[in-house]
Amino acid sequence: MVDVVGVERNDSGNSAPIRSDWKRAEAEALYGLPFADLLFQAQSIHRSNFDPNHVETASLLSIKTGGCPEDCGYCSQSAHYDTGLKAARLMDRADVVATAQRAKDAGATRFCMAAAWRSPKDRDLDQVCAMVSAVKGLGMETCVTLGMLTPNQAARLSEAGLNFYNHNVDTSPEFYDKIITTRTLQDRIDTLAHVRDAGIKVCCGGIIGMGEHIEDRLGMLLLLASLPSHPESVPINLWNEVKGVPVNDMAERPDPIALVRLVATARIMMPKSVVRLSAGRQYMTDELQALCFLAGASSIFIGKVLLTTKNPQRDRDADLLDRLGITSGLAK
Ligand code: SAM
Ligand code: DTB
Ligand code: SF4
Repeated sequence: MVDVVGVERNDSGNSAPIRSDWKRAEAEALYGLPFADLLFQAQSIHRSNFDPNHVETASLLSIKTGGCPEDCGYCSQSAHYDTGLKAARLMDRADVVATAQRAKDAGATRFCMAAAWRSPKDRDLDQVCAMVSAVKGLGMETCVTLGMLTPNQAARLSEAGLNFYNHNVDTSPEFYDKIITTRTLQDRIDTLAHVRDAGIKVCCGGIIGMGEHIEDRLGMLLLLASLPSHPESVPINLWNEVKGVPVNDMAERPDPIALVRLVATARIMMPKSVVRLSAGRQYMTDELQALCFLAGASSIFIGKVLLTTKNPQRDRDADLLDRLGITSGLAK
């Protein structure tokens, strides 16, 4: 059976098949549904694939900060812009592991280590592999984001036991060139293929609020949903304001309802992917976050900083999830 917006249903009613052939008209039709119909469909698909009353808690650490040769127009860490950020070398493994332990004690189940590199040097990768194995040894899921990888580098991370690699497409193919010029979208897609081939799960999403149009946001979802396999995890970042970067001149905070619609559309198009409400929660009300969870977001970053920008305080998150009856690593 196929409903009005082309979402196939199986005999059990709500569990949609995985599709990589979404058409723009279908994505637009979903996004434009009456709000209650969109949320009902998204929540129905969500609860047939996930526990609707659980949210995953991940923690982020910048293991190498600033001085990045890439020119991503949104980023505090690019060496192309004067953002006032203090650069720092690759952290010691012991410090990383101690931070991961504290994150675990504070309720995080996944630990994501990020480095401001275009691509890692092999000797740096040795260090990161050792960090991955050590953090895994604490009983946490591991994720790293290190820029572009060769197939061999991806294989080495896989051998070290890495669970997820984060590498975002960031925006639509049409808007991409307005944001980044030092690497192509195809470069990014190539790295995603190396990660996938190495048997590592893919975390791939993007940013909204950089001055793109709704068509671009849907273009980004269409791009993600047409990858050879859907990313296991899809971070939706709201641009966190950074002084001194070009995106400042174009940025526009999205209408909150538009954000909920986008989360719901992502949930329907990629039914088995975890949609993570990532950067920008500091700007969101409790009610907006609750609607995003209802629309199918089921993962957040916890801790008062992300990499270089702010995130809500732990107590505020714990209180919100408690009031919503949502279980998580933050449960009191
Ligand atoms: N250098 C690596 C890379 O670009 O893949 C890893 C780190 S980078 C900070 C990871 C992602 O964070 C970016 O792809 C982007 O989507 C997101 N990001 C960076 N700065 C942001 C900001 N100010 N607001 C929201 N998201 C941001
Ligand atoms: C992702 O999509 N969001 C996270 C994670 N992947 C690495 C990073 C958000 C960074 C926000 C800007 C900052 O704090 O510097
Ligand atoms: Fe470098 Fe990543 Fe920031 Fe781009 S997003 S400037 S690659 S750290």
